[in-house]
Amino acid sequence: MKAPAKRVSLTQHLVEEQRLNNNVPAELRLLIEVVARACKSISHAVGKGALGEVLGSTETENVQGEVQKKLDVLSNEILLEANEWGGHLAAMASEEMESFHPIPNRYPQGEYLLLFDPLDGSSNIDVNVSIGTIFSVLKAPDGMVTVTEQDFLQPGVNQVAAGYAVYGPQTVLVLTTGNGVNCFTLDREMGSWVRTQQHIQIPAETKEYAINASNARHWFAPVRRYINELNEGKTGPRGKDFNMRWIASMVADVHRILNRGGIFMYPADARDPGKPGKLRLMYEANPMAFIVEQAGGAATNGMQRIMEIQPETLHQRVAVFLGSKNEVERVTGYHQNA
Ligand code: AHM
Ligand code: MG
Repeated sequence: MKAPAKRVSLTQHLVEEQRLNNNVPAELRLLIEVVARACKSISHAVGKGALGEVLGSTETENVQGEVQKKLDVLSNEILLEANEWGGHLAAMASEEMESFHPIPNRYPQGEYLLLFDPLDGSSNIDVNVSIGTIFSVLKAPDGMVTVTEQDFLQPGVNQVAAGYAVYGPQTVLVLTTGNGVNCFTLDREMGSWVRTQQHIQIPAETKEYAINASNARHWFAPVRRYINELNEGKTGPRGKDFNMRWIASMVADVHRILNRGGIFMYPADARDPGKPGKLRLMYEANPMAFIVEQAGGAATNGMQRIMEIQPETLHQRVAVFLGSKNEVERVTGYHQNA
């Protein structure tokens, strides 16, 4: 009989990573394991759907003025509760909370700051399409005594870890601690995360793009030019046909791109000059940019690397172009030379 393949758990992976690269100290390992455990609970709640009475909206709006889904609120609570007591965090911030959440006095305070979008792709929750959790980890500034919002406002290059979970046909967790990107699949029977992909690399060339084309009439000239050229296909300037996919869950679109290449775009447009794009810099764009760059891809706001943007507020929005390097560089070039 063939011996079963050796399974590497998330814990074992993190311990090995620390031994090899010295980049996952025990406190950070605990943090990642606790977030991963919370993602298991969220996955479980998502999987129950109508049977768990978790579908539908609440009566409340979040700081972005969006109606909260019951699962948005529940996922936020699961992440807060899981991460409060371990002593590894100084504070947390979330898409679902206007201001950051300090660690209560009854628990010891750690040196990390955790930011998350507890359930990304909210419009897909009630229709059984893939959704996910995105998170980013920063170190609190040296000498910090009482946490302020200012402590969170660090550029993405300062991230020490980032990841996302996708709650889809399989539940997967994709993680970087700055030494490549690895993917873990949730073994639902055992309740454990098992490493299923190592050192993921995004192909530099692609024939696939993702954008919400219903906004086309609002796009600025560089985006119009880029998309028109893609759509002209074989007989146009690009000399090949492109395919389009749009899931409306960034986690699921990015996961596809990580696996087979592609470019994801949520550009700024002419609708509201005060709103540069839809996605949030600190807990959507930065963690995804870190993962994509670690997988050999690129991530810009059209003008500069997303991870080099100096944040001004916790919930600020940013235009996003990320994925296969050659495409991101091309559309960024169109913006820079406009
Ligand atoms: P959310 O965090 O409120 O779910 O919004 C972010 C989501 C992304 O996952 C996705 O790429 C985008 O919004 C979809 O936007 P649209 O509704 O324009 O298709
Ligand atoms: Mg989101």
